[in-house]
Order: sequence, then C-alpha cells, then structure tokens
Amino acid sequence: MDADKIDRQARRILRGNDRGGYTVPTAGLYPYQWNWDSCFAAWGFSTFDVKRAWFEIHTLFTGQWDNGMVPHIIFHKRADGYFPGPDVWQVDRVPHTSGITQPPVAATLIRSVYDADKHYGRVHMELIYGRLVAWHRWFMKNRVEEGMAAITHPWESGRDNAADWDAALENVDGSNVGDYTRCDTLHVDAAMRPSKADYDRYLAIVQFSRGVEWDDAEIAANGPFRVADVGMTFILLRACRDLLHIAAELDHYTGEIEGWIKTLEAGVERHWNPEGFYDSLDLRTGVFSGAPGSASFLAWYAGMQSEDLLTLLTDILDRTQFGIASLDPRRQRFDALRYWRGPIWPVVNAMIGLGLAEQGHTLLAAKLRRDTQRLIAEHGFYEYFSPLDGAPAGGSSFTWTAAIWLAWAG
Ligand code: 9YW
Repeated sequence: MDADKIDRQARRILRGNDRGGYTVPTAGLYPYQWNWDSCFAAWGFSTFDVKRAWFEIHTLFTGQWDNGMVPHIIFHKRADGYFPGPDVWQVDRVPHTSGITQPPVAATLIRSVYDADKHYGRVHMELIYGRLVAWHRWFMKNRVEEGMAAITHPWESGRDNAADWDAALENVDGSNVGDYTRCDTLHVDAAMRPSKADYDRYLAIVQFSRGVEWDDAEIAANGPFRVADVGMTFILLRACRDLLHIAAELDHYTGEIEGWIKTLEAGVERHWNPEGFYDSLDLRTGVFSGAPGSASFLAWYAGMQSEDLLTLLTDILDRTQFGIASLDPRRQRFDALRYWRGPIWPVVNAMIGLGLAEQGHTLLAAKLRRDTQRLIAEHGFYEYFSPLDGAPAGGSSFTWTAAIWLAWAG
C-alpha cells in the first residue's frame, strides 16, 4: 500500500467534488450539498486546507431555516440528474433546500476542525456557535419524544432503506403519488438502490409534509411516518456533548445543553430492545424494528457502555472482514449490495471506531480502522462496499469516503 499516493488521490477527490465553497458527495448521482456529507468533507479538508474546511461549514449553514432546522440538501445552483429537486420540495427560500434534516454530526466534526485550527478557528466557532445551538434546540423541541430522536422521513436518518423502517413504511400509502422519474437508477445499478415501492412511499411522505407547509406540529401529529431512530438519538446525544464542550470553551451558558444531554441519555435506555441490542422503534405503534444494524453500534460514539452490545459487535466483526455491515448478515433481510440493508459504509465504521477508542476498546477500534483502511486501499473511494468480499458499489470518487481516509482511516 502506497499511503502517500492514496492520500493524494483522496485530496484530489475532495478538490474535484468542490463546487466553489461546497462539496458534492459525488458528481452525477448527488450534485448538491448534502448536510452530513458536507460535515465529513470539512473534517477531511481540515487535514490539509483548514480554511476550506470552514468555508464548507459556512455554506452549509446558509441553508438553515428560520426555525433552526438545517436541511438535508442545499440546492445552491441548478444541476441536472437528481430527483427530487427543488421543484418537488417547494421550499420557499433561497438558497433552495429540501424540507427535512439529516443526522447532526456538525457540532462533533466542527469541534474536530477547530482542534486542527485553534488560532483562526476561534472566530469561525463564534460565528457558527449560535447556529448550532439553534439547530439542536429545534431538534429538542420538535423531534425528541421521551428522549428519543424521531425522524419523519427515512432520508432524514441518512440510512435511506435500512431495515429499521420496513414496518413503519408498510403504513405509508404510496399508491397516489402520481408519475415521476427517478434519476438514481440512471447512475447506479437498480439492484443496489431502494426499490420502486420504497420511492413511492418516500414521495408520499414528502407530499404530506409539503401539503402542511412543513409545519412541525402538524407533521408530528398527523405525518404518515414517525420513527424513533436509534442512529439519530446517538448522533444527537454525541453532538450535544461536543456542543457542551464548545460552549464551555467559548464561555457560553451551558445549562440548556446539559439538560438536553440528560433527556437524551434517558431516551437511549428506551431504545434497548430486550432481544439484545439498541433498536429503532415506530412511534405510531410502539413496536421495535427488530433490525440490529450499524446504527446500534453508535452507542460508544454517544458515550455509552454495553457489554451485551460488545459481544454482538465482536460476532459481526468476526463474520465480515471490512467492518460493520449495515444489517447483521445473519438476518433474513440482509442484502449484501442493497445500500443500507447490508453494505459497509466507511463513514459509519469511522463513527463506531471513534466511539470504541474513546470508551477504551482500543483493540477493536484499531481493527475497525485497519479493516476500513484495507477496504479503501484495495477497492477505491466508493460509496459503500459488500461486507462479504469488499466489492465496491454505488457512486465512485465519493467525498466522504475520501474524507474518512484523510481524517481517520488512512
Ligand atoms: C438521497 C449523499 C446521501 C447521503 C445519505 C445516503 C444517500 C440519498 O446519499 O441519500 O437521495 O438523499 O443515504 O446518507 O447523505 O451521499
């Protein structure tokens, strides 16, 4: 392995996906700015161009809504080849955005960028701090129920077609969405993407929320899909801890954030499925999803400890050579190449690995990092990979895979 050469390739990918202040996840398939991809991109940039890293964060927050929500896509300028675009979301603001959010990794990764740039970073932190607080406050007010973070659309989780959503989606009527043309299957093999039935339901949910003009209370009361996402709860809890750290460093009031952390810590307990893992649950029916997926293992990242979970993690790591499959390979619904129903995502490996290292599971963390390193070095900067043989899948020259290489795996 020529690490310097791979480093150079990774930097070239970030530069190549740079559209002048924001980075697209990959050309063609995802031609706009995505929320959590962008935060990972900033982390990657911070290893060689910290000014560019801050720029990425500022452009992301140009999409922030007045209510504090930071949308999952910012449509800065017109681009072809993506559906659903701004005309479908119909959000009345500029820059145009989608109407849903994504996992709030921002506070965590901004803290890392700041660590790489203590001197000039301070002013950026000051500028962005209030925006981060506003976003977290929006989450706590509108999305946190009994301490668990709810998603109103599978896309919000960042794990679009994960098995976690199967039962809840059954209750969404996708039969009246009208005609539409997908673009994702023009770029990538349809067998590696969510199904048509999934897409119909995704659109039905968008049409509902658009119909009530993105009114959070209305969506909470009557929206067709509301699931307490174990990944979202863990990521939000972790982000609140990092926000608290930033607040203390900048000498801001910390009481409100401390309260959020307590609420979410209590919520984490409700995610525990007695089958033996942290799980998502349908807030409309109270039923667990029964899907031990990669998000369950973000527990350590969120600052939790669990011996039971450690056993399950070791079991899964023994079965896959490249890290954590997005669904336990022993489950019937496991599908090695279909997006979030089996494949390994380097970005999730990185979050799990960081958490394990912080919680003292150093050997496991080192293994996960080495496995991810080998995966990327041998197979390239793809979007996701088969846990069975490491076969690459999805988009190529992928921003967050390159970023993870630079900041963690490489
Ligand atoms: C979509 C960009 C995004 C990621 C998500 C991933 C996928 C598809 O691609 O979403 O159309 O939004 O599931 O996590 O942010 O890489």
